[in-house]
Amino acid sequence: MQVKDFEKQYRKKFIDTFAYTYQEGSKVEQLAILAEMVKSIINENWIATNQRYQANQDKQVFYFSMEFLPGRMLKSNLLNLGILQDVEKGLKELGLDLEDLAKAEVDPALGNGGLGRLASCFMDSIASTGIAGNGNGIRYRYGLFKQKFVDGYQVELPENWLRNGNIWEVRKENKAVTVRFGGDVQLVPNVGGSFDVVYKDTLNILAVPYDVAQVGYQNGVVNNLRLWSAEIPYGDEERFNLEKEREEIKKITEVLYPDDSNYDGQLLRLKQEYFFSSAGVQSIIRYFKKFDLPWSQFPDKIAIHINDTHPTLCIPELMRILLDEEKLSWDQAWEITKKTVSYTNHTILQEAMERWPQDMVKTLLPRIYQIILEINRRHIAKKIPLYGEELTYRTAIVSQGQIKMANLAIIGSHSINGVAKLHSDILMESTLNDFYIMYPQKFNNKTNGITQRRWLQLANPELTALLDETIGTEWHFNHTELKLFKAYQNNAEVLEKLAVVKRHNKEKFAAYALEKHGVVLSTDALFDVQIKRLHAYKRQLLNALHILHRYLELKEDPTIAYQPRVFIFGAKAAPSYSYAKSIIKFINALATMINNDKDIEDKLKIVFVENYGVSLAELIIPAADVSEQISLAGKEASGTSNMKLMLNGAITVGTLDGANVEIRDYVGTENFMTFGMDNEEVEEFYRNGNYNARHIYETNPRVHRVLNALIDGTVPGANGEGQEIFDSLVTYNDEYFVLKDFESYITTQLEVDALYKDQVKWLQMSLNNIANAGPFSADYTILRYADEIWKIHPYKGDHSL
Ligand code: 26V
Repeated sequence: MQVKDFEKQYRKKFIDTFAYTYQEGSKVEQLAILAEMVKSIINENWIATNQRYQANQDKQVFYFSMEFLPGRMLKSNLLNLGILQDVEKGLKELGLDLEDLAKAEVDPALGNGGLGRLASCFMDSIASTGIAGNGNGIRYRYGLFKQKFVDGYQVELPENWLRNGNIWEVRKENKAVTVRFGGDVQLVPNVGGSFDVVYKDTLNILAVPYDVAQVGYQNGVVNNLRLWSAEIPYGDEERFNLEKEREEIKKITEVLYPDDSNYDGQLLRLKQEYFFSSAGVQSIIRYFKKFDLPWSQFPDKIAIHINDTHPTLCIPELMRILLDEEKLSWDQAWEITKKTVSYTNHTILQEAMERWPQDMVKTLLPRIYQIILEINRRHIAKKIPLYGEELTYRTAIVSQGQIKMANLAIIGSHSINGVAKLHSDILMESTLNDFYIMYPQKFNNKTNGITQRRWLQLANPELTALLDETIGTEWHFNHTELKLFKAYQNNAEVLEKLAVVKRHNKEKFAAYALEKHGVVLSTDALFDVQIKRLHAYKRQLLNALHILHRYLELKEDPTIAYQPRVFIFGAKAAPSYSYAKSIIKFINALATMINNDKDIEDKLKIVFVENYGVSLAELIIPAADVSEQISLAGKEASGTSNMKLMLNGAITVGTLDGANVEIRDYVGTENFMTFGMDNEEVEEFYRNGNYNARHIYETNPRVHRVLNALIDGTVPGANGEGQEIFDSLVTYNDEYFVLKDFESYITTQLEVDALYKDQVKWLQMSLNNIANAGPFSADYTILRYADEIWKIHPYKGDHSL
């Protein structure tokens, strides 16, 4: 479209819609009209993509995820359509600023953290690599809570993200399906010698899909993300005149569970899981039936991927439909189901492993319950002769009154993967070893990835421009091409430009910190970043203790030549996770003390941003010098902020955990700051029970001093929290070994200081991190999923947009 046409259309569309001129409109309205115009381009490609899939009967993958964290979509859609610059120009002519309009969009927080963001990076990569793929999830009425700090404490406010509607969604009422809950189920023998399944007194809920286009990167592909909303069935309004029943239905898709650390057996959560699993599977079945193919070909046309165990009920739901509605035999249905479904594990934390009380499943989903029991019975009967009772019973789905979702996911699928090499190894050798013995061929690794389009091209336009002028633009399509940048590590001019880019990004963050938090930051300081959910295993506390240590040192001897640093935190704590909230309060109290201490000046500053999410990540990551990846080895399945920060030139201070290990392998030990115990050492401590935190407290003078400062009133306003943290670390012998890694951590941080003082060396390290980040593109991750798990071939695209 010509810029002139764009302007004309924009003016007209605005008036047609609002009956006043765009200059009189609000930013939200101005954005809405732009989005309408973008959608009309997208929709054409959307239809064409669908027609192609149907005509070719392409195999499609359906990525089931309880969470998606897409971030704002305007700029990413424009970038992927290849019209970002043109639209920016056109808007400028109209006197509008693209950045302003982009910011008027809400950032949908339909997820908790890494798992949800991964799902969205994957959606972008699935479309961009030309894979026929769809997302399937829940349209939560309220997303993850909005975080506020009141006197340093986290306060949670509802996130009404749909207040102004959602410009990108299309409600597809004609694609709605019914999901049944509760009631009684009877198997009635029929004349054919099998049985009919008769339901009585079920609560029927209408699942209405809202589709969101997923635009591929300049390849003409538009895939679908389908989010389901629970509604009262048409014609059933009579039945639902009871306020209570209406409320019950509405509640199903009302809120996202704000907890990614503890599994807390909520009936409502089980309803959510079945709701979107069933709705998704039903719509897949309907799609498949259009082709009129034999059921045996179902796995040749459909792959169902379950993102963690939350959508595991897909397995018995697919069985139910094949058995009860399509009248397949058990063996046929089971073969099809296993061949269709694959599963990714995202955590080894026992408290996050889903287990449902047997009675709850029986009451809520009587038919699904019967099917799970039968899957379990057959599994046990088949495996005992091969593996003996002990091992087999350890793999049971139903045990001690509980239903173990991971066990069901493994038994009912053909592939189980971890999300980084180390994590997959731990799954095979320890957490899921019993299953690995039974099904070694099912296990594989798929190291996570991130989309360079959002995390570099959009978040860091200045670095993008520098890369483009230095190594060309092929890397936009093939991210390993970033390695060409390595050739410039001794080029003084490029290094200088890299420094300027970083400084500009730091200025942008500094402006935000000043406006939002009233903190003045010097861009001469090193920006040290830890952004992730707050959890004891991620050890934000280790970071905080290091800051406190530096503070105490500087108070004692102001002449110490520490590199001035800004410590940036972004983290939400689950509302029920009181220890995590205490850590937030403690860090905020530390910030208040340090930021206002005249003796300290610019040597130390702390910014704990409020309401961390995708949009803030886009601002913080390009400004980072240091990436804190300091979880206890063996606990962080992968991490993905580590990849985003590396891509933007931050140097990792990290343990050998999750994908850190692979990052270090690619970037080289000389460009990665390793510290702390490795997984083997941690395991050894767990085995021999030798960890003695009190001993470290009593014998290490630095630990002693910093821990005393927690309880002697040094940090005003955090006495209670200080004591709680002290107790958790010392009295209760902290299971995440913070004190054990403390010494190694502060030594490494001193090395970081020294390296940063040698700016040329530092910039070379930074450049090497950028140049080696290509392999962590989600495009490659997705191509491996497609090739090795889903057996789907990418469409090469037509570039003819
Ligand atoms: C568990 C639960 C339990 C019930 C309430 C809601 C809820 C939501 C999520 C979870 C599981 C969280 C697992 C998770 O987010 N894992 C993270 O996955 C990332 C992507 O693979 C990975 O990079 C992180 O290391 C891993 O912690």
